Amino acid sequence: MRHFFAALCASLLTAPAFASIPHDGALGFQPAATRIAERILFFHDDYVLWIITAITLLVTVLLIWVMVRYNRKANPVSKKFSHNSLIEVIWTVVPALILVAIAGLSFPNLYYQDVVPNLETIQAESAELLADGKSAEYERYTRNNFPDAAEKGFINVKAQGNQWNWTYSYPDLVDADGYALEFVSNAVHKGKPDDEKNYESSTGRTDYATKPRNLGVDYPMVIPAGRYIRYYTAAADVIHSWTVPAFGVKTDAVPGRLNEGWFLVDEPGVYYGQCSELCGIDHAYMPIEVRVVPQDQFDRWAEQMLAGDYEGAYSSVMMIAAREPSTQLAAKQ
Ligand SMILES: [Cu+2]
Repeated sequence: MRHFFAALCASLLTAPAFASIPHDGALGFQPAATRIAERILFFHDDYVLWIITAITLLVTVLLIWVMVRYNRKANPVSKKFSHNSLIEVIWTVVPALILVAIAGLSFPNLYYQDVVPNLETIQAESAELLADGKSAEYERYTRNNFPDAAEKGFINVKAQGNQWNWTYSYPDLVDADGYALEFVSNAVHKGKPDDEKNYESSTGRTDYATKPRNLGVDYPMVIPAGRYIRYYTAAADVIHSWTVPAFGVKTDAVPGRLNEGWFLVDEPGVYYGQCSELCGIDHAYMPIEVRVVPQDQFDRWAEQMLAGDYEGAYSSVMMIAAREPSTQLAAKQ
């Protein structure tokens, strides 16, 4: 265990990038890496949590009051009435208003994460705001929409759930024969005596200790930072769910159906997730590892993958170059 942490620290020191990983004893969400996750965190931490705290306190006070004031000793003869129109209107209307207040903030969030943005519209609308000199509106608009990234178009990735691993395909990256880049991402197993030996002999690598248990994979998904990613999920056998908490992304992978979503990560780094739909005996062992790297590093990785140099490509993304200054999301924080 101790040399695991030593190796983990060493790997974090050599790779100065951000790593999003659960910590022992931690509470709450992992830090947000996308605008989607930022909005979810705000909605939960700074909004619904206050409402539920107030409701819980109110109900606790009411319960205590009833127990003290109306117990048998304090109130031996109870009053005989069964209706009170005013209080009934209050306890119907107030909860309804609370639900409206919650819906008012959650529906835009749902819409934002669910609908893949139209990149041409983003470019046109942001250009229009700039041309009209509406800098405040532009500022607000570009908190949720990223015109610089929109200009570069989508990166498409498909994550297909299998019992029990993920197949990633990049339909836009094709080799000389016209085949799209596609590879299988397996968990790096930890727990059985032969696991380390099996990993090292099948891959020829020596980085077993740096792999977090039930999170690390042999071939991670790699995407460029600061780009719109459109992801598709489907499944080959049963329902899985492609989930990365730091991205605020969770989409069911259903056999015979193509689900889609989007996200944009500005901070290069390593992000972990797990299949989040009970899918069978090895459900716990189909983790998701996403390496977000600068564009040029992504291009080199893709080139090596397409050329069939999988180990070269793998080691090229183990070190993640530090982020370029003044990326969009970061500039706003
Ligand atoms: Cu699964």
